Amino acid sequence: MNDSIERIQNEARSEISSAPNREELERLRVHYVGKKGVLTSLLHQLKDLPADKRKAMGALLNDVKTEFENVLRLRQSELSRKAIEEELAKAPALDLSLSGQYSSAVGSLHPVTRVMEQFIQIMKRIGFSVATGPEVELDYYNFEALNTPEHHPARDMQDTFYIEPPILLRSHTSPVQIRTMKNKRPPLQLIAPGKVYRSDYDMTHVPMFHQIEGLMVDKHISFADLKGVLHYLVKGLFGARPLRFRPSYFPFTEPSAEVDMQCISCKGSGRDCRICKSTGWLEIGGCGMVHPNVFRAVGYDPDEISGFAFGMGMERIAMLKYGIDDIRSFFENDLRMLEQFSC
Ligand code: FA5
Repeated sequence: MNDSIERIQNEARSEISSAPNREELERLRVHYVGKKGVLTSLLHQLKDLPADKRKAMGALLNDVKTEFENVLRLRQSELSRKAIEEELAKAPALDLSLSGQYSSAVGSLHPVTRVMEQFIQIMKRIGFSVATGPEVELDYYNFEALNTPEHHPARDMQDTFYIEPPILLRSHTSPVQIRTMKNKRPPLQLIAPGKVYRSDYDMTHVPMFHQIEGLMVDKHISFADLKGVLHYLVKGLFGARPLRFRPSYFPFTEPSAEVDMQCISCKGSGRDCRICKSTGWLEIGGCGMVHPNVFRAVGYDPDEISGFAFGMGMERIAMLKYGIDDIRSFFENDLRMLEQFSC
């Protein structure tokens, strides 16, 4: 039996490794290792052998079967590769430089992201660096340290979402002022972009929106510095335009002001202007000189240093820049609207 196994092995190796195609290979598989194949019939004959030879012969036949299966697999992959190469040789040359039949839609930056990036670039040019803070904030940073203690009526101006007091979703980017000042000494010159949350919903207010905070702290910083920086910023965003600083109130700045920009549509005339509601002015954010109590809360001496801060809503800036009158359209993901800003 040993001799015939060796003969079968030699034959099988040579036939399988030179099988010309997949059909012939399949025939050889059935012939050698199939259910009624040569090896199976040899395995059936094991029962006729004396017990002392049966075990060794069984092991040998199983090894041979494994070898055949390996050789078959190897030839199978050689033939597949050969078939692909032949197919490729037949096909006309592939010109990868030809444009495709179907073009896929190209995405673009959201108009609010675009405005934020532009804002950040402008401010970086005059030495402001970017600081960030958490969106899930503590009451202390969002209100308390910003001179807005519990029960202060100004808290009503920014009704936010409480997770579990004192944890809340920040209602403005001003807490980044506190976090940064607690960690660094003046001079400071930073902007803090990010998402903020309020319990609001109408044509000009949404529950989640974006703000950018500005903060500059050093010796002898004055309101004139604030005006200079905001003029530079507005010039970069909209082109040079007159600004108006209207007295206002924020607990964390004193004095405080709303910044109004001359209307980009009616150029300040106010005549029948839907954009500025015929006032000639458009509000673009809040600002002021940092309140001494805020400096005290972070361990700065208000007699030694001074500073200004401002905060602007990015959706508001984008609405003005692109002539959009319903803030909610930024969040509806309507491609007919968003595609107008792709380039
Ligand atoms: C503030 O949030 C102050 N932290 C700004 C500030 C910073 C003042 C530093 C002084 C010093 P106010 O609540 O006005 O201020 O919000 C600023 C801007 O955010 C508004 O001018 C408006 O453009 C935008 N805004 C406010 N609420 C919403 C809202 N619900 N949806 C969209 N934009 C909003």
